[in-house]
Amino acid sequence: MKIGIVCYPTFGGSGVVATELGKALAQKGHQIHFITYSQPARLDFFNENLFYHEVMVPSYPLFQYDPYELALASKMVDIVQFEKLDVLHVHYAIPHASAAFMAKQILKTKGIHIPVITTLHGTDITLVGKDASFEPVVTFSINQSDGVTAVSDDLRTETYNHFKIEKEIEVIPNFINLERFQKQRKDHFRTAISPFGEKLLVHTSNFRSVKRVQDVIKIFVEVRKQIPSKLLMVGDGPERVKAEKLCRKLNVCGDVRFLGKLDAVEEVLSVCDLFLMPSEKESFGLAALEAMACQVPVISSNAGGIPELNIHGVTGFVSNVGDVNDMVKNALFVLHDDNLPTFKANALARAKVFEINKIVPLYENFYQKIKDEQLAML
Ligand code: GMT
Repeated sequence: MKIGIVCYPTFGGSGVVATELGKALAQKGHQIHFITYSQPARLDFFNENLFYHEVMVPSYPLFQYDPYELALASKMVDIVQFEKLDVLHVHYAIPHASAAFMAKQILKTKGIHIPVITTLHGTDITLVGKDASFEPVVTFSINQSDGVTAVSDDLRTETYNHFKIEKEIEVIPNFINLERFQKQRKDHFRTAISPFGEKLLVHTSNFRSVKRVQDVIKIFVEVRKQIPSKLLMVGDGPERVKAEKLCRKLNVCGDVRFLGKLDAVEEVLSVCDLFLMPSEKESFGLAALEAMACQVPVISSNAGGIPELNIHGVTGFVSNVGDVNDMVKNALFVLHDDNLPTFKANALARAKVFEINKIVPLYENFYQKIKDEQLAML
């Protein structure tokens, strides 16, 4: 199949899923055309089946805001027509689903009927999508998509609860490439970070307020009082400065390392004992899945779709959002030497459920189903 993929090209979860999906589909022989405003972060190599089309937005003095959505729709029209695409798959509803609707209408006037599939990833529904500034457009463009997927049962339910959706939403969860995300021997790294065998806790995110990074620090501070430990903070974003200030206030800077945005996050995860994800909202929790694949158990909130991934008492524990005390109690239990090996093994076993080769065929089947349905309607 010839598939157009529209996504945010950044390190964010939706962009990672879209890019990894495109790469896996290309390896299976599909021709994949990424349509984005810059080269997707994980698309940094050559593959004969992978193509990248940049969306350029011409600036003009009249525009206070650059009309990205129009440029994107125009690019989709051009690529669908010229490359003769079979399917357009847009990741994250805003503004990709509405731009795809516009492109589809334009293509229809040219006698081209392109099926549009929208994948809902999380904040496009649970945060920004609900905002009155976007809600009518989000509802309309989801309903106008030919196929809709969500990354967890919880996100599917949230979408039905908060928007008037007439479409069937299929759940296709996030996935993991276990060849890349696996525990590697990085003993030298571990020794450098925790020279006296301290336990290593880790958090990776985009440091937005929904991630509650201050809770991460608070959990760590309490755990450290009971068990010698260190904390690695991977990623960057608006809440980082506040997190650093909190470390200073609580006098733990010496045991907390902010590593910034790292590409090879699996190398860091490989030496860690516990992943912290106290998020206020989290549709699936791809970062936790990456940790679990590297045999790192998870202490998390019970927000959104996290409990569908992190099995309470098995791969880690889930607590109410903001219940730092409970998270500390659970973290201490998991980190106990009698318990840690079992939790590590369980985390890996759970990650294997979401192995890329099991999930990508779900997308392939979905593309075919939507394409067939559309052909039948013509
Ligand atoms: O986690 C983020 O803030 C990034 C965000 C995105 O859209 O790029 O991630 C969302 O999509 C991921 C991939 O489907 C999910 O695993 C994350 O749980 C989800 N984030 C939230 O719902 C906050």
